[in-house]
Parts: sequence; C-alpha cells; structure tokens
Amino acid sequence: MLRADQRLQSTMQVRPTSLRPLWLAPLLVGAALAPWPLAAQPAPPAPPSPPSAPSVTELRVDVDGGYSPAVLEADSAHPVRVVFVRHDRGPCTREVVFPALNVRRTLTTGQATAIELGALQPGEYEFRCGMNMLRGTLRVRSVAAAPTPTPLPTPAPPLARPIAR
Ligand SMILES: [Cu+2]
Repeated sequence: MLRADQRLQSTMQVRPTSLRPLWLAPLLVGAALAPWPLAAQPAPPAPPSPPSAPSVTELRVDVDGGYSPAVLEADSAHPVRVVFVRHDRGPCTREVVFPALNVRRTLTTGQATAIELGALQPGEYEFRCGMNMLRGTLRVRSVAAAPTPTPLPTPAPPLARPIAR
C-alpha cells in the first residue's frame, strides 16, 4: 500500500512538471485573450447578490410614544423595508399596523423590528398603532417622478443676434 502511494506520488510529481507547459499554454493564451471576468472566474468568491435586484429602501422609525419621523418617503422602484425601533413601554405602541397592506406586527421595546413591504404602488400608506391612536404615513412616489430632484437650469435662449461683423 505504501509503495503504491509512493509510486502514485512519484508519478504525479513527474507528470505535472513534464506536462505543465503543454496544457498550461492554451490556458494562458485563453486568459490573455479572454476579458478579465472570464479569466478570473476560477477564483472562488462570488459576488454576494445579483446586480439586477433593486436595492431595498430602508426607512427607520423611532417609536417613543409616537412615530418619528411620522412621514416616510420611498419610491415605487425599490422594495421598502421599514425598521421600527421601539423605545417606550406603553401599551399603545406595542403593535404597528399597515391596514392597506394587511400588515400587523408586535414591536418589542429596545428592539428593531424590520417589516418588509416589498415594492409598493405609488400612493400613501397609513401606519398606526394597534389602537388607531398614533399615526404615520408612508409616501411612495412613482418611479417616473423619482429622478427629477432639480431640473437642470435651461440656459436662457441666446438672443437672436446675427453673427455679422
Ligand atoms: Cu395606540
């Protein structure tokens, strides 16, 4: 057994050195010709998330006898995650409800509770405490409205001045 292993090892040691240039050559040529991502593919670490998935809009709401902020803004192009961080211990804020979305969650004092709402249609979504006393609003802009923060200042049209002279 030992001998067989030794023989195997010795043949394996001999082989690569004699064959390496032969089979490496096309690989090296290929690597040189291929675009980098392809050439680097054998490297183990893969990107953590597919780039096509839209990033999540995460909104934090501090809960302390009320919602702060009480008005949240998101857009319809991105899934929305609202993270409620409850600080108070009153019974009022124990639950949060998004009636239109059929979401009801219990909030634990001293903890963050993330609620995934997914991508939402444009509009206003009310959220409130379980007793319907405290209220907040999640505003979802339409995607089309999103990329218009400040319109580019259009230069004043040049005076119709003849270039003469
Ligand atoms: Cu309440």
